[in-house]
Amino acid sequence: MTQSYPIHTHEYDVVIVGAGGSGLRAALGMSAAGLKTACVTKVFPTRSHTVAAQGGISAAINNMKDGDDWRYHFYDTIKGSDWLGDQDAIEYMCRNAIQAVVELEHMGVPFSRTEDGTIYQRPFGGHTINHGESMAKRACAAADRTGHAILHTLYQQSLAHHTQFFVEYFALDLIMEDGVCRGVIAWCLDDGSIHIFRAHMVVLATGGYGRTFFSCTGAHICTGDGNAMVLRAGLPLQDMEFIQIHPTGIYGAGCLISEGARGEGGYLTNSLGERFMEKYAPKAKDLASRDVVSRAIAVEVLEGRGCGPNKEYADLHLEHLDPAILHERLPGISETARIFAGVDVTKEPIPVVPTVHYNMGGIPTNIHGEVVTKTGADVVPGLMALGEAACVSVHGANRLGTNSLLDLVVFGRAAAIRAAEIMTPGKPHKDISPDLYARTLNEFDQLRYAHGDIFTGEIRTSMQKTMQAHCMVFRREDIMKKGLVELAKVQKSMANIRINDHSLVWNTDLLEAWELKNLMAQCWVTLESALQRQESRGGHARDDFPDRDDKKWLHHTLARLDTKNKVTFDTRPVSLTPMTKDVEPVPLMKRVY
Ligand code: FUM
Repeated sequence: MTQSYPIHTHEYDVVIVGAGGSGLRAALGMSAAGLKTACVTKVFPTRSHTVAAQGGISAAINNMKDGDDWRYHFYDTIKGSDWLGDQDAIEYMCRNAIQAVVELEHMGVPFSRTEDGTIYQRPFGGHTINHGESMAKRACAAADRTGHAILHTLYQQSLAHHTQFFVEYFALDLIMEDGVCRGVIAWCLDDGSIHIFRAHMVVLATGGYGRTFFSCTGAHICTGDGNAMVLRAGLPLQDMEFIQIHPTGIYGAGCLISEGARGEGGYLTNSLGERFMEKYAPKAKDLASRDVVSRAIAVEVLEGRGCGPNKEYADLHLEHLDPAILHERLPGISETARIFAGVDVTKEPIPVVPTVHYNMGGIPTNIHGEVVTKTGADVVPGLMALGEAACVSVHGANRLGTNSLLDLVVFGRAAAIRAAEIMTPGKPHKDISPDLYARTLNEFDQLRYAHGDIFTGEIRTSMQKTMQAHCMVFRREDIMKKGLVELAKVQKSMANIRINDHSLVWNTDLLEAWELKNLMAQCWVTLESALQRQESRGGHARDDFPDRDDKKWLHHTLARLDTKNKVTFDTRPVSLTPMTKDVEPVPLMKRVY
């Protein structure tokens, strides 16, 4: 090591890494339970990516009097997951949704209102009444800034419950000893100091890894840091081949145009002016689930019916809607369209393309947020994971829109309940041997002084283009194998990385290089997992294996990564049995739209 690093040590009952919706919901619950709780976050909490969630949070509260029921929500979520979602976890989420939204309202989330003064709800893709009979109005919305409203409220509540925040601290690695998580090592970006957080429970709430792709709706901070820490700790990630492509990212910029836009009556057309979704999903049309709409746009473009001079996108129309409704219910996307596409939504359509949006896979957990490895009973002591970083698995092969905000708050709360049950506030800590984090510091130091000749940004672009070209909407063995060859070249260039700034204070050069290292680890498991799964299911569409194959592939993928970037696989069974007898299991069937 070129330089020694003085260590600042902290002791907490719980350390939460990440301050998005799930991290904050867990933080306020754990703090309220009397556990000394720290939240370590690389960005200011209200800049976390939850802020970008737009259209709503699902709950069958039936304010729109359409006969909604949490059992319909349960059914739709399983169907949307293409039967890869665990039915026990899905029951837990959907039946607790109602209470979770009421709780948010009581905490102060400024939801939009109906004429009666109750929470306003809009339709969203794949959410139906009575098993597909009609569209449900289930998405509880705060205009089209629902995540923003929830995140701010949860942050205020965490402060009120005395969670201690370490803002702009970047967690580098877990500290593991004999299979037990003992804390995290983090770098304070503001003053360059290195910190050890001892904790009896570490909660990874670090979000998704959308930035492995060139075009994604995720913020630049979505680098899956917790996932990468888990891989480096020798633990597996689950279902990493399942990546959700949102049908309506702005062409060229990738920014999200909420599905809420189609929920309010927006529709898609091709260059012939045809409302093509009628052909692909005669019943649900523009509100079919996201994998279906994304593939439909991709087919229209591939077959030459894309819009624009180069026939590359679809048109999303809102100009027929009342401008007052656009102003009241879709102000955010109207502004985004103006800034990023130069479009006035009251007059012209928005050019949209399928864009990477969400990672269904992640760190395997049980419904209490505890990290598991294989059976579900084999909990990793001292480690929890939540939100997009986790795979509980309620989204299976494809998430329904608005179920992600729900996942954050339901399982954030569940983790807090579990922590209160199994932990004793103020329990003393054992010393942590420096050997447990020596490797991390060594790698940090090596990267800091790396003097190759390729900048991080160049390598990152190559990585993102490789993933975009070889692992997007349609996948095929020969293309993915080429992708692996390309990825190996990108990996090789990592050995030749150049860091110009060797300081420790606000060194974004070094920060982005560590994030790139994290992203690369996730590229390997994603691409290899997609290659090994020889079927099409949910967001994973294989041209060479177009059908779902329940005989061979009705299981979760577990993927581990070794230090030479070799991926090894194992499986976990999918739970096809609900948690209680209050609801029938949803039997396997073909999805019809
Ligand atoms: O389209 C949207 O508003 C996104 C919502 C979601 O991903 O849940």
